[in-house]
Amino acid sequence: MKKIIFVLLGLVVSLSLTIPAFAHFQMIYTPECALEKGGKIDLKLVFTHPFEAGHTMDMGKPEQFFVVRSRGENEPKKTDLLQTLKPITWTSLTNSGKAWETEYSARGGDHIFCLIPEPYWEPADSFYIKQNTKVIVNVGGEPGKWMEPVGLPTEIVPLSKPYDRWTGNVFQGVVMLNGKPVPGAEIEIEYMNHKPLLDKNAFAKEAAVEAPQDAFVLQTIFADANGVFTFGIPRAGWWGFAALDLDPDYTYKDKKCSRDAVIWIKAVDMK
Ligand SMILES: [Cu+2]
Repeated sequence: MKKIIFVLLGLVVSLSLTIPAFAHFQMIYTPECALEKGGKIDLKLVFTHPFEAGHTMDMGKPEQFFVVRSRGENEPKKTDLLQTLKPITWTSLTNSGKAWETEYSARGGDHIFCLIPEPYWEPADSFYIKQNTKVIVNVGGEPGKWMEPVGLPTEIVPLSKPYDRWTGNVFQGVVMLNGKPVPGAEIEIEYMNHKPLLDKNAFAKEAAVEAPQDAFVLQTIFADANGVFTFGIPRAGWWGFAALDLDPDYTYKDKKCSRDAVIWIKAVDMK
């Protein structure tokens, strides 16, 4: 009996080691998405596994990093932030990886931060991954054009205001490729389960929740025939949504490149 248990345990261990490195998540992290007042905010660009604070991949120099600011009905204004990025090393629970940071002076209205990263070569999968990522920060409650596409090649466009979600609300978005909805898109969802420590450029060791089984680390949903997805938010904090491989024939340097779209939202408890 004991022997059988050991064999089974060995099998479990070896299986968990051979699981492909899925659930890579591009983060644009800032502590708050709904600020009362304007001021300097920190932004960290990290390519990692947020639920487990797991393996952090080395990011190359991003192709683009910019913000689109809008206020009321005013025409949105785009500002390039690429030259403001400084390299950092981000430490996860298992390793360290190359990442980027900047500081930005946020003012009233919506700020849509957008990252187009350099494609990342994933040796475990033998393809490139390119996760175009958005996060929306509002100052003062004055809405802008958070609901409008920015025009990224792959993009999740929110149908719910991304910075006014209570815990228990749903979040809805449309998955887009080149401005057109992607019917049936597959979306992976992760909770930011370890607090990012801004001064240490690291994840906190303590986890907020424990996954009862591996399936819960990374949740999966699909968009409907109109490219629309819906997710009920079970807990306060940051949630990442990654729509995967939206352009299956896309290649980079003659290799397959998974073109993904990521958005982060933060929910708040009613209390
Ligand atoms: Cu991964």
